[in-house]
Amino acid sequence: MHAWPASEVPALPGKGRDLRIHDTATGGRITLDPGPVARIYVCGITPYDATHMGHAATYNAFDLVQRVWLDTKRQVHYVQNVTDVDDPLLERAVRDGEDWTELAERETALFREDMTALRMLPPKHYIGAVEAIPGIVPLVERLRDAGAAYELDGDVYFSVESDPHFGEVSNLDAEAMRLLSAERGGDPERPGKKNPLDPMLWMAAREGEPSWDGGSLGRGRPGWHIECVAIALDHLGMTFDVQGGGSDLAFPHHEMGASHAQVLTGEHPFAKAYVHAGMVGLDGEKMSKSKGNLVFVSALRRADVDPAAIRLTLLAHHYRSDWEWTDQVLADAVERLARWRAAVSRPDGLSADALVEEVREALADDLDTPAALAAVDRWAELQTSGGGTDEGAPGLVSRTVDALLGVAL
Ligand code: 5CA
Ligand code: ZN
Repeated sequence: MHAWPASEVPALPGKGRDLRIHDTATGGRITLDPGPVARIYVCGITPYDATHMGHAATYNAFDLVQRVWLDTKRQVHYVQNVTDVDDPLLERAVRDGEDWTELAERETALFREDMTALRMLPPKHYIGAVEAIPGIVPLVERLRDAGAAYELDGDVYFSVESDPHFGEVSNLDAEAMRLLSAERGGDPERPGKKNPLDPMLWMAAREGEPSWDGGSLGRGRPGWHIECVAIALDHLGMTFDVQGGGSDLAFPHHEMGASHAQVLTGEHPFAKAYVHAGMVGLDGEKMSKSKGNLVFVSALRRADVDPAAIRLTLLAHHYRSDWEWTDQVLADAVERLARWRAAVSRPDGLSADALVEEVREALADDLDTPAALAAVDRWAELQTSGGGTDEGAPGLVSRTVDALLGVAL
């Protein structure tokens, strides 16, 4: 699949700082030390509805991770998937009497437009589940042949007990895992499973549903977790730097994915850090396609809301916190954007050398965007109330805000 066009990232004077980030697996902050090429996998959308603010907030967090790395003069190898075949997508297509491939293509195209408008850096490899199937089948066969997977009425399940490290990503107790598994695509109640938590690797073809040749597995389609594992191992290899997604992916998705990969390769860990963004809500509930309480990026764009203001709304919240989308948080961002633009539109100003370091430090400190925004606010306020005579300052502030926060002033 093709991704979307990259917006240019201006180079800043000096050098950025190494990122210290909260890792779900250890429950604490770790300093990432990627090599010259940092490797990151971020779980992509299931394209049955348009990009909402929750998606945008999560992709914003991982865009910042990359901007911090780029500022340290590293290259970034970024991979993202599209879950372009899965139960919720097929169910929506049936509900609306639409061809599932057309639905997936249309919503993926809209997602690309939204990501472009928000200046999110594109992945180097943007891979659909369907195109990954030829690589998924041999992995499932290998797991089965190694005794880590078993068959149940034609479906193939992964045995969580085959991974001694199972449970080390999310650190949840058995009961919490069972509840979340039922809520998030698992089938803990299905009779005949070795462990209720065991997730499906390959689903035998169902009447009226799409299916693919699965070699010795028979016709069918892949399970959800193995999709991301196959794509990540193919394009990044084992022990990459960051596995990212919203906090609702910590269990079961990232837990199961880590186990699949660890059993397949005999190596540990799958990712050096598991990083999770908080949930964005609307009217007291998590914004979700299944609940339908959504604010779409594309709808705001159509209403002529500046994408830079949408992005500033996301940045005003710490990525790990759960927060509510309201008209007020957007209005605050529109106002902040206007203040910043007025401040950089002057021909000269207050030196911005210290500001560059403050923004760098704030982001390196577990992506503390509220602190980064507060630093720019202070510069803009002083600039407006008096300013200075540094001719390079407004340009440097614009480039800093663009390079590190993805906002075009
Ligand atoms: N295709 C899978 C990942 S492989 C999937 O979860 N797709 S999704 O479309 O449901 O979500 C895409 C990303 O947005 C995930 O990282 C998910 O955690 C995140 N996300 C979904 N809803 C919210 C929300 N309300 N707030 C923050 N992030 C969210
Ligand atoms: Zn995923």
